[in-house]
Amino acid sequence: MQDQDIISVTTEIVGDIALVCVDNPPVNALSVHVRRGIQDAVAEINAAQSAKVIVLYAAGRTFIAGADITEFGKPPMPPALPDLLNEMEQSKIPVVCVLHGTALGGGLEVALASHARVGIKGLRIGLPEVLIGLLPGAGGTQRVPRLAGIPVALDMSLSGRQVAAKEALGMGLLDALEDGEPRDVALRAGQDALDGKIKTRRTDLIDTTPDDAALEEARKMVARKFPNLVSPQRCIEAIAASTGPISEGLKIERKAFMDCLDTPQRAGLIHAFFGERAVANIPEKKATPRDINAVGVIGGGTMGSGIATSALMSGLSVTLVEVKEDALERGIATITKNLEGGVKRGKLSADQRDQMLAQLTGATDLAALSDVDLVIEAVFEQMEIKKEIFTKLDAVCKKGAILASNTSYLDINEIAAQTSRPEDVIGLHFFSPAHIMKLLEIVVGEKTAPEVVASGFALAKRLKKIGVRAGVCDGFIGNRILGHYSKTASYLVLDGATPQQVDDALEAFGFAMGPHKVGDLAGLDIGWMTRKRKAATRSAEERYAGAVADRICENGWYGRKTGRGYYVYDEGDMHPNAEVAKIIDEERAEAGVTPRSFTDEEIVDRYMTAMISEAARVVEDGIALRPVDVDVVFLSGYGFPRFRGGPLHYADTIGAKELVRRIETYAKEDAHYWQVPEILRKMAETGKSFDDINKGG
Ligand code: 3H9
Repeated sequence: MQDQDIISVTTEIVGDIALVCVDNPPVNALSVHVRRGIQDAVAEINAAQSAKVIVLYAAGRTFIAGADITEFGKPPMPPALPDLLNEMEQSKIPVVCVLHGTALGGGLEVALASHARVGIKGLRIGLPEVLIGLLPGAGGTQRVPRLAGIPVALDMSLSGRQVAAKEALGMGLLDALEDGEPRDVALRAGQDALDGKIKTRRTDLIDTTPDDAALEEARKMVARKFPNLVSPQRCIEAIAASTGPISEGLKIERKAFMDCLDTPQRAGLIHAFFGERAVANIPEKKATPRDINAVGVIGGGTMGSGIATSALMSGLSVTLVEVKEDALERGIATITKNLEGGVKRGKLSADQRDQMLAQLTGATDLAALSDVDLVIEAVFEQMEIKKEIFTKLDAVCKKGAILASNTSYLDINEIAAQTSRPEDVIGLHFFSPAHIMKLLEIVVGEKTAPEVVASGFALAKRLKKIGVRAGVCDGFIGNRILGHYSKTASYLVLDGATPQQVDDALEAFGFAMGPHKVGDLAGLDIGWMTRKRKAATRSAEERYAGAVADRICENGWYGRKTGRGYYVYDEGDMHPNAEVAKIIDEERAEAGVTPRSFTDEEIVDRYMTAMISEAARVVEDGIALRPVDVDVVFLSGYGFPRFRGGPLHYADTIGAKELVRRIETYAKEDAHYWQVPEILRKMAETGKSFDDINKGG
């Protein structure tokens, strides 16, 4: 059957009311058959005069959640949504929309072009198009200002936030709020419209109140917050046009929408949207997760406290274990502070915070974990300490308890071998601050049982995080790739760029912070420790990347926490550390390097090529299931610019051939560091892309 032949819209006549129901699971997206179905239904009811009011509602868990995103980038299939909505707005028989669940994007636009809107309790509405590189393209930028004013249109369409039903009612975007099943509410709404209790009117006949000040403020905000993004600017341009005739405004909106549809940003953001869902597709997805209610966290440092906070915020009970009373008290104080932060940010009520704290118990003995369903060990990164802890856990934990380590690079198999139940052992790698960061790397050991892996994914969902499956290797997906490409930033500095130039170039590319600023923020001592740990195993052929950073650390400059690192931090002011420039000069002289200049483009190309190379090897080695898993790790854990879709989506925009050419060119300077991954060489030969591999190719 062709897409357009699917029947997903049905009409039921009840007295003078025509109930038109959209049924296109899972989220009633406006696929071509839905658009045709609505168009035909409205036209037929008008032609036959079979009712005095049309009520449009949806079956299933939600009203229409937007345009069908999978259709973007494919040849258009009529009717286009804007045309359909213009026709519907002109319907002689008034159309009332009944909304439940999440009425988003094109879904909300359907409602705006109707003649009245009734929400069902629990409804959330929104214009999230900007989050996928677009703008409301079916009248949203014209009809929201007419119904609710320019400031509301700017707020909703530039933030993409979901607005609760009560707020929407106050804004004037809903005419009534009801309780009940969609079909029942639809029948009542139809009767209310017939009885005049719900007023129907055409949105296109309302004038927008001009508000130049709000538009100007929004332009400034966008320039400051989203300098790299196209769609927010275009969105403001369309909203600004809403004070003129609607036919003109709709044309401006359509042009802006089509332009955005063509951008790589749109493709990158939609790749990110589907990628975040695709990573849940794991070989163990059919296994039944174990019940997790009580969690034990070992270690009350920043990481352990963050993990405990995250668990408490998801309604789990937590036992925090530290070796000594004072460390335990500090851990509990950090958790309390984290939850307090949630109250300050309006995420939690004071009552919720108190309930969560009531679920927290502290202990200084691992025996306290005898009855928990899951233990997450988050102590110092030393294999010997971890082994000792897992031996003890094996002795005290109940049968079936999941034993997890939050290690960021150590061998999970070696840790698991310490126990009599390696099938229960898994890596759960959180990112700091663990109660805020979205990523959870779920590291699967050789013997980890499928239901333990499935439990890791169920936990990620419960914690509102994105779980990504990773295999065992030094650093798993993210830190292994980071360990490789971060050397490029150091080589660029040794060879002639300044740390600030490298940071500026990468920030212009879209990273929130350049690598030297990130180093200063995270603490330069962390990398220093890692370099010392790896010194013994470093290959003699490897060009040492840590010379400058080591000397910075030797001065006691660990970055922000000591007021000095690559930059000097002085009461809110930040400027490059002049002493570091001297160190760089000395290290260049020591290594016999004659500094040369790099353009910003060269900096980005080298840095990204190094990242892509190691990412390709991570896929080749089976550490990541698919290229998209690497993308999601970088988007949700490493500040990679979302509009670029992740390192391997970005790699596809360059192409394997060009990447191989670049690596071979750079290899003339350093053949040890710059090696072409086999997978990339094959892709260059066959013309295959990472996206082909995502699709199973
Ligand atoms: C737009 O409307 C443009 C217009 O202004 C102009 C047009 C001319 N299309 O997230 P979930 C799939 S732009 C196709 O896991 P939840 C999703 O991939 C659009 N598929 O559920 C998943 O598939 P699978 C503006 C979609 O309950 C399944 O549905 N709208 C779409 O956690 C379930 O999704 C948006 O941007 C779609 N639009 O959350 C809304 N949406 O099961 C985007 C979802 O195979 N959607 N799918 O993995 C969302 O924000 C969430 O999906 C929603 C439900 C809140 C609705």
